[in-house]
Amino acid sequence: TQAPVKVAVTGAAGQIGYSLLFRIASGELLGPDTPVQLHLLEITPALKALEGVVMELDDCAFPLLSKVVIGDDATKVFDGVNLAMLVGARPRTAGMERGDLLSANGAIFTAQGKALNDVAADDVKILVTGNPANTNALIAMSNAPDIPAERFNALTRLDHNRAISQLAARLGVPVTEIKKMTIWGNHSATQYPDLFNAEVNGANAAEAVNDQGWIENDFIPTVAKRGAAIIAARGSSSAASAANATIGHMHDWVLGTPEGDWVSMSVPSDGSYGVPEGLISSFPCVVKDGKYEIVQGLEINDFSRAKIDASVAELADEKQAVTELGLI
Ligand code: NAX
Repeated sequence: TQAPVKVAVTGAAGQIGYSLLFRIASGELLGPDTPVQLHLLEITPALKALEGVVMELDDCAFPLLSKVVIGDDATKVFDGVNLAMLVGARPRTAGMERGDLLSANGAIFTAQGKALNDVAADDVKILVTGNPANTNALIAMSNAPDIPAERFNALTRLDHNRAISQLAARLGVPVTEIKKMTIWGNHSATQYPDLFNAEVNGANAAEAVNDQGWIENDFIPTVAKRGAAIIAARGSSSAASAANATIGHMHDWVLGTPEGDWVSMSVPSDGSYGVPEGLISSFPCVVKDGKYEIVQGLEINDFSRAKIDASVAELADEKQAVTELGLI
């Protein structure tokens, strides 16, 4: 049998963690033949709760789960990890200014970037889910000079899945008929879900919808503000769907994307589509042999151009702010 893959999850006692860990351990991340070892990082006050989650993992007797390591010291917990899902972050609380939020998260992601740089496996892949995800990933990347930049991604797969679901509902088709969805830009309200390059049953999605008003006034805001709608309805933020997206992103990054389709991944820009290098922005990506590539040559119309530029400008602002705070 194969040696276990070491998978780190931060914020493991939180609500996304509660959905995520059991699916990783059951084999949904890496398939039914790959054993996994979980490396779970939490802050000290949450370790007790995390022990309870580990008791439940034990009680599942998952055949693929070979070991669970927990702790509050990143340089110990990240030792030798092959995959790292950085979920834990400091949420914005009432009265907190944007700068406070960025510094609080900056402290977390500088430390975790350094720890990964020092102790992770040479093949480590890092996916940031904790918000502000794109900028947190940029901070971690900038503090890990020995890890190739392209190993740092941020999560926009949840937005991607939300866009597929909204489009399928509008057209009355199963989600399996939607291909080539793209989220461009930041995981925030400025993100741009692009129907002009998406396909429904092989046909152009924007043409199939044939209603620019719906795209602008309904589809885009519904996808971009879905997180707030979930909070309003459920009383807490998306957890199971965020865990599902985190698994989906990492699964495809390791095992590849399906032929004839792509996924949305926030990756360090190489300048494609006019997105400045040095920003971690969402792009359409395909993955082969564990390496992603940004899909090239898509047509960007004027409407899309303006939307992408606005979201990328927000990423540049966030980068400027964390640069001024000395975090990168
Ligand atoms: P919770 O507050 O339930 O859990 C977060 C956990 O992280 C807590 O247990 C906390 O103790 C832990 N934590 C805090 N600082 C840590 C540190 N330095 N090291 C290790 N653990 C630490 O939040 P949850 O609902 O699980 O959400 C986690 C993050 O995901 C939040 O930042 C949230 O905003 C973000 N989200 C991102 C999404 C995306 O699509 N990119 C969607 C869902 C979610 O909103």
